[in-house]
Amino acid sequence: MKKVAVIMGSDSDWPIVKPAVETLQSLAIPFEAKVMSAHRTPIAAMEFARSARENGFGALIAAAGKAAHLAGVLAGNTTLPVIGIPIGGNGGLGGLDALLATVQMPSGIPVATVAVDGAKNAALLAAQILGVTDETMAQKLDALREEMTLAIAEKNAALQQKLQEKRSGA
Ligand code: RP5
Repeated sequence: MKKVAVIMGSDSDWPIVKPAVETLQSLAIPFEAKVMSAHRTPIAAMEFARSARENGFGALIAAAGKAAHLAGVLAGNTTLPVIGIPIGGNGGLGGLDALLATVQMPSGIPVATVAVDGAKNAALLAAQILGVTDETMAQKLDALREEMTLAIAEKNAALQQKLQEKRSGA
């Protein structure tokens, strides 16, 4: 199976990025996680992206806050899919700065941007990308959706019960 790269602009991003790694682990997706910055280590970021395909990666996740150019820099140096996580809680402007810097890519160089701090969805999207060609992964994702549907049905049933008890004055 192809690997997923999880690149973060700073080690201070790790608490937000951790759910992405945990989600990849729960799906048994091979991954590498690294700190690498578009501004502080621009050459390393470029070289990583340029060699990612030959190094066995199928998708890159890039998390950064503030002037969040990491996903864009990676995307400019590979045609592998790049998923951007704008980081919100790092002394920036609540994540709006990072969101705009990540999502507003120029035509020709797409970055699939998830919600501010949306690490879990970034990993799920990477899994879905791998699932295009990997039937086992597609089945795991179907099973997850099924679990989610059941969990919502249970929550709805519990809510209906509470409302019923309130109506009947219990
Ligand atoms: C960004 O600047 C990083 O991704 C991080 O979200 C933010 C702050 O980095 P540190 O100053 O905490 O290293 O590049």
